Amino acid sequence: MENISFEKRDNIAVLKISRPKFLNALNSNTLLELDSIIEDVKRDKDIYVLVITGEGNKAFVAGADIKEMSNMSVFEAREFSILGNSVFRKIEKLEIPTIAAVNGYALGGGCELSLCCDIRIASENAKFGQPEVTLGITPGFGGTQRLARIVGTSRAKELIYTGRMIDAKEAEKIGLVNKVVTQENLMDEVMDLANSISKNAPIAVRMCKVAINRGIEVDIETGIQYETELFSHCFLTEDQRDAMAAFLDKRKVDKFKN
Ligand code: CO8
Repeated sequence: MENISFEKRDNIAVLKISRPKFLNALNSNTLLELDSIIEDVKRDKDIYVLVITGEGNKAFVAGADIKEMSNMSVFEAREFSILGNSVFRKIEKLEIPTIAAVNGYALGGGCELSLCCDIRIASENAKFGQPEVTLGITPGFGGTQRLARIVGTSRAKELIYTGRMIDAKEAEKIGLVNKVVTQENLMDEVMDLANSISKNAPIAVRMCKVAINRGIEVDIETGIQYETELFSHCFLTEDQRDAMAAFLDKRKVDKFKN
């Protein structure tokens, strides 16, 4: 991989977008690499949590690559948007939890990449924004859809119409990030969070994510039915039997299975 580094630590994978000379901007090649890694993550049953971050201490991802986009035809722009949206939707649909460790600028496609993760933890120097209208375009990797779902339509509209950048504190205030930490503590905090998730029954955690993600796309009756199906599915697992037996024996489960 030229523009992405990827490593596994126990059951946690860390994916780093790495084009620091361009503030980790996403070009087509990087999106194709991202797609291939996400396909591997989907197949790897030993990964319980995926962390996504950017190289360096300045940018998470400063957007889609403006140089590459500057001369695109309508057809090429459409293909580029389809590619980005397909990869980002794959990330959103991963059954394992995903955490964006936002270590600096998360603009345009960078903000959109963080939006398809389940949880966003930001360093104090992080900045979020959808500046597309200042470049004569709309967000093209899901920003108009996911930002509104996460922070509400009126806040999303204000941010998208103005292209205004907000700092980590304001992002936390509007519910765009879960927590703000110092830059030097960012990866430790994120890994602690990932560890605390990966200690729980992995199949149950995945079922929770599927229930929440499917549930918010449908009416409450259908969502509750999904929950019932996924809840009862857990009773097929060794983890459910072991964990409940351990509770009744007043001991802790040694290690959950998968
Ligand atoms: N694309 C390409 N190169 C970039 C990008 C980018 N998005 N962002 C930064 N760079 C490059 C700069 O050109 C510069 O390169 P060079 O040294 O060769 O001139 C290098 O990174 C360092 O950047 P700066 O010198 O500008 O650093 P500053 O600290 O002065 O500024 C900023 C940092 C504020 C982040 C500034 O770089 C900036 O404004 N970048 C662009 C941010 C932006 O507008 N992002 C949104 C892009 S549009 C988008 O993401 C749409 C997504 C959907 C696409 C759908 C497809 C159709």
